[in-house]
Amino acid sequence: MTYTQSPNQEINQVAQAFRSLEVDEQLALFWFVYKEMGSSVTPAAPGASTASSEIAEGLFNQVKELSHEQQLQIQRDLINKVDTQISRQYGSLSDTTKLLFWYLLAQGMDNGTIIPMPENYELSSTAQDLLNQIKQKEFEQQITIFRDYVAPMGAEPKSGAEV
Ligand code: 45D
Repeated sequence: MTYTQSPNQEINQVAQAFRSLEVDEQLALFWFVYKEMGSSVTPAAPGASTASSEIAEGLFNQVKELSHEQQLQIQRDLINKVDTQISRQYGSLSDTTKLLFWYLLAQGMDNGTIIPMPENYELSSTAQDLLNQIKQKEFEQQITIFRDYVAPMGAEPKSGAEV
């Protein structure tokens, strides 16, 4: 932590603050972030290589098949780094692919394949505060924040055939 270079320090603080929220609050904040960004992300999406898109989609398709309750549990488990099959697969992805996977989940929420946000959900003031901070950043900085945020989630991939 102490080795963080100054240009990114503020960015990492945002990712850190994000992580220090309760898990459900993190999911809710991430959702609102997606809602804010939605239109700016879409043009960036082709920046993902075909390979990483396919990997992200492969994992997403597994989640999509599950019940809403299980879908929510998987997302909580990823954030809590609970060791599950999905968490391990997630852990083996590149940071960009991880971000892409979350983006697919958010899109799934939009089109009804993934458990939606409860209606009238209100962010805590701390989360709202963070959302405002994120909104003020440049797009590039936002991406850095989200990469930093999603990178440590999931579980260590196990070596060999155990994955
Ligand atoms: O009942 O260069 C609660 C790439 C309450 C390409 C809940 C990119 C209880 C390469 C827990 C709230 C695309 C990667 C329920 C760039 C309750 C590239 C549920 C950019 C139901 C630049 C809450 C990618 C839930 C970017 C389920 C910018 C919440 C990606 C789920 C950004 C929230 C992705 C989710 C973002 C949020 C994804 C899934 C912002 C996802 C957000």
